[in-house]
Amino acid sequence: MAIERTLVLVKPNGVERGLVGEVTARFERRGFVLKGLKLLRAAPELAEEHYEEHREKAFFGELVAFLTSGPIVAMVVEGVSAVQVARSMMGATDPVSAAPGTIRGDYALEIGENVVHGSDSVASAEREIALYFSASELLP
Ligand SMILES: Nc1nc2c(ncn2[C@@H]2O[C@H](COP(=O)(O)OP(=O)(O)O)[C@@H](O)[C@H]2O)c(=O)[nH]1
Ligand SMILES: [Mg+2]
Repeated sequence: MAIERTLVLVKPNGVERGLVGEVTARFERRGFVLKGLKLLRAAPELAEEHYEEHREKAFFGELVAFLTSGPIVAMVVEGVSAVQVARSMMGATDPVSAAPGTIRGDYALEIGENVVHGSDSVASAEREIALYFSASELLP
């Protein structure tokens, strides 16, 4: 029963399509507590740092261009096994394979526009939360 924090992003297409409330509500209803929440426009440097593990991938340029193409919502959610549970609520990276009932499985079809991001480990979550939030922007 480890209490964890994870970073959730609603990507630009999710904000554009009016899915911020829907995504946020799913995490709240599941029992997670919001510890940070903001609307922002990610600078290219932030997006590149966030996705640095993918720097050598063919889709890296497209990925950074997409994440910076419009406002995003960043949130920190806290609760039991938050990293793993948030990922399972989002579904597979490729929405074509994402189960119905997951966010990607309900709201996306294209891998490059899969509506949400979730940290993939506790270490990634700590790193990513620090990229998007200063300590004073997070509740204790
Ligand atoms: N265009 C494109 N985007 C991809 C591809 N693979 C991954 N992505 C995007 O890059 C993001 C990061 O990839 P990854 O960390 O593997 O997936 P995630 O952790 O499930 O978001 C994904 O959410 C996708 O939006 C791909 O083959 N093509
Ligand atoms: Mg990832």
